[in-house]
Amino acid sequence: MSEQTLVLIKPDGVERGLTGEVLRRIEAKGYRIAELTKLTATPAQLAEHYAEHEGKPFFQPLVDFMLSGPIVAAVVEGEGVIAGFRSLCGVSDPTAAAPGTIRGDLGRDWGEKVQKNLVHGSDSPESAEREISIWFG
Ligand code: IDP
Ligand code: MG
Repeated sequence: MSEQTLVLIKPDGVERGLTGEVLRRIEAKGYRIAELTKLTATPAQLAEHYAEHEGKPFFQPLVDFMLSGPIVAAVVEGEGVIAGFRSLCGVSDPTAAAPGTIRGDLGRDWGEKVQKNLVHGSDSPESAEREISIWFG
């Protein structure tokens, strides 16, 4: 089986009608969408998903943001997809994210305590395995 990563389209992406655009970029790159679902996250899922950020000043704003509306979760697969999707995303800060990336082309700073940056992608094989089990059991 080729590599898999966990992608989330965050509430800002869904609310702004960018689900199709994000999925289009994933498919246009050549990756395969193996699983896809729209859901409302629970506090327990988010505590687990963002455990590494607990205690940071943006942690509670991040959790509140992720609870603010529906999200889309996907398992995306292909050789090198973990690094490849991070590259498609661009860096976390949408102001700094390069044009051509999802965050660089479609995101901006809205002056809030959390950066609303449209998407999440796993950062390592260990994170991918852990995160896929959070969102897809
Ligand atoms: P990543 O999503 O690019 O992997 P992480 O460092 O894992 O970035 O942070 C998780 C999420 O928390 C980011 O995507 C962003 O929404 C938010 N975030 C990260 N750092 C900051 C910050 O310094 N201020 C506000 N929000 C942040
Ligand atoms: Mg991260």
